[in-house]
Amino acid sequence: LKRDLPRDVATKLAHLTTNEQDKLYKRASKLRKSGREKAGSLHDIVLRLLAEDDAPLPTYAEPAAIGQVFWVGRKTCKVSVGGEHVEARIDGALPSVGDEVEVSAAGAVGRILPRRTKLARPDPGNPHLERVIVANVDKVVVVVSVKTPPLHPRLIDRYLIAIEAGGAQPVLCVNKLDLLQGAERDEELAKLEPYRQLGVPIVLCSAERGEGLDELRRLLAGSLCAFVGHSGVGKSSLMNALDERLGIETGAVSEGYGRGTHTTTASTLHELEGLRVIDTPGIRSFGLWKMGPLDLALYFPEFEQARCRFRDCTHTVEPQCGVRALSELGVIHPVRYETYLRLLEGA
Ligand SMILES: Nc1nc2c(ncn2[C@@H]2O[C@H](COP(=O)(O)OP(=O)(O)O)[C@@H](O)[C@H]2O)c(=O)[nH]1
Ligand SMILES: [Mg+2]
Ligand SMILES: [Zn+2]
Repeated sequence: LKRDLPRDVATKLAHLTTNEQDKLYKRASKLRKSGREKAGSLHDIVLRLLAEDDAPLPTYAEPAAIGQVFWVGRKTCKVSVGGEHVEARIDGALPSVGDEVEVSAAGAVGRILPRRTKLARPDPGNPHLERVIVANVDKVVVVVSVKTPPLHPRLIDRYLIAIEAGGAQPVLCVNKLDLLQGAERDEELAKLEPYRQLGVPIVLCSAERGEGLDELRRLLAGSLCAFVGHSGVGKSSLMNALDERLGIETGAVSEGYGRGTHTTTASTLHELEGLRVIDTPGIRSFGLWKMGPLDLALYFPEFEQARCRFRDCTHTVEPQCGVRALSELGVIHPVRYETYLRLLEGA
């Protein structure tokens, strides 16, 4: 009946179990048949019912407990309920690591509590579906390495946009600095200039040598954060270095980065001393929602200083475009302008 929910409806229904959603649709369908609700589609009636706030509340035989999801598998997830770890069945909405959820006495995930923040991307298989990678994180640490694999500024840009859209704060962590010296090192680190200009906190690290860890600890203290980035950049190694007791499995560089070396296969929340971090599997390509020029430009705060002749300037071909002029002058970093153009094309 409603496997293909429009996105706005899906979002509104996310906190209901499948069963409750079914009930809601049955009611809407009855209303429509009775002729009392004429306007709009079934989805519209469902939205109205929800808005009337007489939507069915979760009904459990016994009161549900609330806990935080720290691991998500295919059919079950693991939830920390008052410090105790329980495995709960997923038969309704799909929770993400970091989510606060109700666990029924029967051991199923019920309602997902409203998310304070999220890091989400379109489902690679179905771009209309949102895949929430982590929920309720204060900070997202984008981990990149300077070698094996080399720095990919474009991936950083995509992450920064998704992080901002989801309401968390970004931290850029550059790992494996032990692999570069001298001019080569300077050249690689110069790629970070656009992010320095943006004011994103940047930590230079070597998980191997223990460099930068104190700074990372200081930046992340007291928060829930997630480590994201390509496979092989050293996310798991950094977390192990932050807390020796963790012993998370790490991949071998010799096997070639990013190809079949996905040591971390599911996101997991780890409790470290003084902070909580979520290790995520490497994501090869991080897609973004398609955005129009005006929406996309909002994620480039450095464009605000530019004055364009046209108010709805797309900063592409228009005459007297301030953004283009400033990027030619280097006031707006040309790399960032180029990123904007690429993202606009949906590249
Ligand atoms: N040289 C060097 N190698 C590192 C460093 N951090 C991690 N590695 C290596 O990079 C590989 C991938 O690390 P891993 O932590 O599994 O990366 P992840 O996929 O991002 O979790 C492993 O072989 C690590 O030993 C570092 O700071 N320097
Ligand atoms: Mg890993
Ligand atoms: Zn312009």
